[in-house]
Amino acid sequence: MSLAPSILSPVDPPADPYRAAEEAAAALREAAGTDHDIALVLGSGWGGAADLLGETVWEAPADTIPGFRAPAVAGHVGTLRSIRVASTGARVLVLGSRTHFYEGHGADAVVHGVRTAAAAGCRTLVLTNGCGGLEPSWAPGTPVLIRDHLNLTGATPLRGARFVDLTDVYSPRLRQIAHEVDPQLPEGVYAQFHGPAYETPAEVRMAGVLGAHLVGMSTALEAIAAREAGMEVLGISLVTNHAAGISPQPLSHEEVLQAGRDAGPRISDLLARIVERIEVAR
Ligand code: 8IG
Repeated sequence: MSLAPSILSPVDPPADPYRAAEEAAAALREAAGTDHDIALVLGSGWGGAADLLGETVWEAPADTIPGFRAPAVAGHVGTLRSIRVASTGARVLVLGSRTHFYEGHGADAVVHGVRTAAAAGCRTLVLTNGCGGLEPSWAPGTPVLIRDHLNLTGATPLRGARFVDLTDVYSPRLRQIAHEVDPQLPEGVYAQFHGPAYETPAEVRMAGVLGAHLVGMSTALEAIAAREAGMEVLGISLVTNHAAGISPQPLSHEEVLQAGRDAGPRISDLLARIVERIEVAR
């Protein structure tokens, strides 16, 4: 019997997203020949960072592992990589593409990579993104450590009575390590909007009133799923543009990509130096 689509269930969630993640982790283990310690999600502008981390020991298109989708956004890298960090021996699973909430596949699809990483042994998750900045002094190309978030999507990856504590979503310990690498690194609160439209100036002012310094279309849902799975989370944004209304210029995706390209080498180096300092229990 097939069920008619229902307006009460606009997306068809998989029967058990945790089981789907276990299956993906098994496929990943088989393909990569190893489990992992640290998962690294590369957002807009962060694509080059993986190359500095260490030796790539395995690489494949993301959609060769169950539940992963080919990337929907131009400018995003769509591969999964396994890298060994020379200094610590940590095995880093690099998720080179994301499924964004605005693609309409639901929150489970958005966090599948994070849940798979958790099922593949990762106890640490590093989330990166490109975003708009509310702080006028943050020029495009400024990296900002995420201190906390506002989930403004109206959605959650959690189902049922899962009362996950989100007091320290973004690990104070990992933020401390980031600050040891760059004491000047600013911190901010990231607001995840649904997208895919950028915000109106009024929405950016709203986010500011609510305490946000950064606006974007990712990260918060993934961080929630990671905390549910008990992972320690580090979040770093690249401000690729002033949020709408902060500067007189309108936003363009091409400008966003260019800011990412320009900042690439600098933020790749920053990220590599942070990940190299994350000790993993082996
Ligand atoms: I890159 O200004 C990037 N992603 N919501 N707003 C939102 N997402 C973004 C922005 C932005 N820049």
